[in-house]
Amino acid sequence: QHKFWSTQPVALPEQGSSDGPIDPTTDVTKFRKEPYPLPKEYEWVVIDLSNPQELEDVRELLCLNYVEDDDATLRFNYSAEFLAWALCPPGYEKTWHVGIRVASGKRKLVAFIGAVPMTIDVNQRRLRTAEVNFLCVHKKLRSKRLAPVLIKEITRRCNVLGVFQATYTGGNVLPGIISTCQYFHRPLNVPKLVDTGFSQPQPGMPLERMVKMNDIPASTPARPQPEGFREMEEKDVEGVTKLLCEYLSRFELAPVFTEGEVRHTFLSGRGEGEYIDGKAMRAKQVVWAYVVEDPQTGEITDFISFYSLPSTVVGNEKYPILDAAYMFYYATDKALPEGWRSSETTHHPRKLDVTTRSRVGERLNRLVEGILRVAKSTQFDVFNTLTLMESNHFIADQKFKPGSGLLNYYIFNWKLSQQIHGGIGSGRD
Ligand code: YNC
Ligand code: MG
Repeated sequence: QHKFWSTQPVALPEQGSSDGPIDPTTDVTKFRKEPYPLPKEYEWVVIDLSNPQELEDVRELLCLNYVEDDDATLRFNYSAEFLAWALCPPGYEKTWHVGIRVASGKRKLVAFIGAVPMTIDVNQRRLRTAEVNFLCVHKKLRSKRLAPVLIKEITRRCNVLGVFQATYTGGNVLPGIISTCQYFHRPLNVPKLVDTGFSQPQPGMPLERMVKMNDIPASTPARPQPEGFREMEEKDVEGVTKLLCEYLSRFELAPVFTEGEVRHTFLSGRGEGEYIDGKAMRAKQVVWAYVVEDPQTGEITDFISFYSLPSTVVGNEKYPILDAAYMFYYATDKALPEGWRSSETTHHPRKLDVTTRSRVGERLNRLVEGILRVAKSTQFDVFNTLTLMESNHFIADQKFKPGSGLLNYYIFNWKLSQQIHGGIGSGRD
């Protein structure tokens, strides 16, 4: 019943087969050189995101037409700073910022799809991929089969540059899911979450009690903030890159970061605007990153980060915006059992022994408490996380509640011999 997707190189993981491309073509001269045809009233454009007006055109298209929750009360409201940060990492390809405009008049932007280069390790294979995101068609042009044209065109633009695999995530179910994660939510501003219908109060429970239950614990001797917990700085880039790459290598699917990518991903998008109060700061800043520096050795032993992605609360005049923080990458070196790197059998966190697991759990809980304090003090309303990496260690302890949203993970043109468990991709939605 998938008229388009049934023609594409996507497949479910299949036990017993080996990992590899579905379509093995790598001769770039074999791919179509001209863009796919569009209905005559539209035209392809490359969006120049360094041009403030073009960036604003994309921001506005997404703000009014991008992903909504099931009952259409919340819609992602990406800032211009976020889009520039997410779509222009080191080595990005301008031609992968693809728009469709009306060919006449004001040349309105009516559709977009974007991709950025990303190296991933999946089941011990290293792949140069395109991470595809921000696929959007204006509400008035839905169900006209424009999405398949956008997808074929971005595929063509990747293929002609020698990129044959891609990763993407989405809430809807399409052929070729390799992993599915569930959203969990940690309330920070309970009265607002209740008022906007995001949180349902338990019958008979007074609001003050709910507020109290969701307090963020202060650092105490029983649950101390890790000594040396502080905001990440430029001098930490090398240490964070090393720590993060090592930590991520325990998962079946993970991106590989260069120092340049770490610098861009965690230190840019901080916004140079005046830091008047939490609110003004949040308007500009996209990403928050913290490290733990060992007071004795000066080494970076832990890392944790989140990004800011507000949603429009459709039709709510009192609270037009929900300020959500999303857990991003984290890492710790506290948990590694002796010799785990050389042993295939300990590669997966679920195979770690009980003591090691609880050591990881302790450390991650202290780190997450630290970052929740940061998010609370910068006035976020809710902190979201997914069931990936090692979030099973802290979701319950840190009072995250299950949400209704699921996020599916896909790899284009790559057959896997097994499902991915707790694998990760940045997703950024
Ligand atoms: C989707 N999200 O199944 P079949 S996530 C992929 N991802 O095809 P039409 C999607 N395909 O089933 P509409 C999709 N949603 O007949 C729908 N489809 O085979 C498929 N929403 O096209 C769908 N953004 O144009 C069907 O549908 C065909 O007008 C129908 O447009 C869809 O960014 C859409 O949720 C999503 O803006 C653009 O509904 C529109 O409805 C919309 O008639 C709100 O399309 C925003 C929204 C999606 C967010 C995301 C990741 C996208 C990944 C795309 C796949 C990339 C593949 C790899 C390419 C590079 C390869 C290399 C190398
Ligand atoms: Mg359409």
